[in-house]
Amino acid sequence: MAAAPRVLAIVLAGGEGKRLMPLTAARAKPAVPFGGIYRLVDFALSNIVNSGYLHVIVLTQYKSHSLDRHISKTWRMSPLLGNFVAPVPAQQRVGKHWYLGSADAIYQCLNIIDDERPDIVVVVGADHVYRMDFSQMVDAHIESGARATVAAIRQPLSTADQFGVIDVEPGDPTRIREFLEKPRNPAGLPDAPDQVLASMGNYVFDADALVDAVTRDASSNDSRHDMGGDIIPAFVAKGEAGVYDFIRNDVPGSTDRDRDYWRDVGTIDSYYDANMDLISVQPVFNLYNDEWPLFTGYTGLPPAKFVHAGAGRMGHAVESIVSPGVLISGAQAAGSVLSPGTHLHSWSSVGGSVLMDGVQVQRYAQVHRAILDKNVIVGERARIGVDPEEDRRRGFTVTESGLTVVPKGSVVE
Ligand code: ADQ
Repeated sequence: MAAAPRVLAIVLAGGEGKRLMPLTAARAKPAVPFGGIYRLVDFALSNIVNSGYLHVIVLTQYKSHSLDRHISKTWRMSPLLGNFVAPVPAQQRVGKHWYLGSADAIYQCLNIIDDERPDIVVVVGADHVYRMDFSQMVDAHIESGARATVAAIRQPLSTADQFGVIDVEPGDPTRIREFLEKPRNPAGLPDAPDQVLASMGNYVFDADALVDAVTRDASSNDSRHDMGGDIIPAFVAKGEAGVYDFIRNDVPGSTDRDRDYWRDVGTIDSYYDANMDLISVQPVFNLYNDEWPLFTGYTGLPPAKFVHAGAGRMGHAVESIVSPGVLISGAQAAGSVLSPGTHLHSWSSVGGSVLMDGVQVQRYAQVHRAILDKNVIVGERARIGVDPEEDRRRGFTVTESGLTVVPKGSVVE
């Protein structure tokens, strides 16, 4: 049997996440809290580590302080075995500019690839919620003989302009004939005209081919230095690009319902929907799969507690995720995600909402279909998400679908 390849994993975590504002006002998109106790980057990192890859660098750039702190605190590995998950900030190693695009980010850390001497480099984004065994994709990559392999999933045709869209060779569905980054009017799939085959932003490369591609790209003046926009099309042009259909990926412990789950949480609405996916009775995405655990930081907070009668009923939560340190005192929560250290006080009610760490909801307050960023205080009798006009007047974001977003640390009177 051939020796296992040496694999280096690179997580692209420099994204700005403009469409997630105001949640990305003070933090990079991969650091946005999700599902009560996680940060978005935890999904990519858990997948990598569960795949058996323990040499990992995380390329950061935009507002990276909270991301760096999370990675250093949560993902530090014992140096005894030579394993690492290391945040690598933009360093202006090759000139007086920050990263131009994701390909430039990789170009600027070629010294690490040089030191590590991997056979294979797995490059993944940090903005998605899903489970995936990258070792199965690496095996398929090696078997196919491609020099670059792109992970792909079917998505609605109407969303094609958010993705790299893949057209496969007619005679060989594992080869890419054309790759268009965020095309406006692509054709649908022959067997499903309302769908396209979309890149998941996860790639496997032969290490030497990746080094060569990003080095060539760096000296090109008409490149945006982007993995999806420039590097993958260059491999396609040489006939060296393969595709790995996510449908083939079989993660231990997956259920029939969540086997194909993959969400790009790029907008407030998709971020909210993905949070809600966690809490239904038979969740569309099952956090409780202990064969493929999702890792995150330890808060050190005490257990959640439900106390005191308010509105004639004991403080309670139904159809909700309740994190450590949550206190529900004479209040009601339903259909909500309650992050560590949130406190709901007597006669208050929270429904269909995502409350991030340390949110306080004071007596008689009402929160409905809202996302409250960290440490928001909802004052006594205040209402959020009840009247969209009132929310807009107070300067909060209200999406077209009627979700209200309250920025970090706001005090709502
Ligand atoms: P986008 O997500 O729009 O599309 P991009 O903004 O480059 O592409 O982000 C990709 C990943 O790289 C994200 O995880 C982001 O955080 C990170 N990133 C962006 N710029 C970076 C930089 N300068 N330094 C470090 N990290 C950076 C991509 C692909 C599409 C694919 C979708 C899937 O380009 O082809 O379909 O992902 O969501």
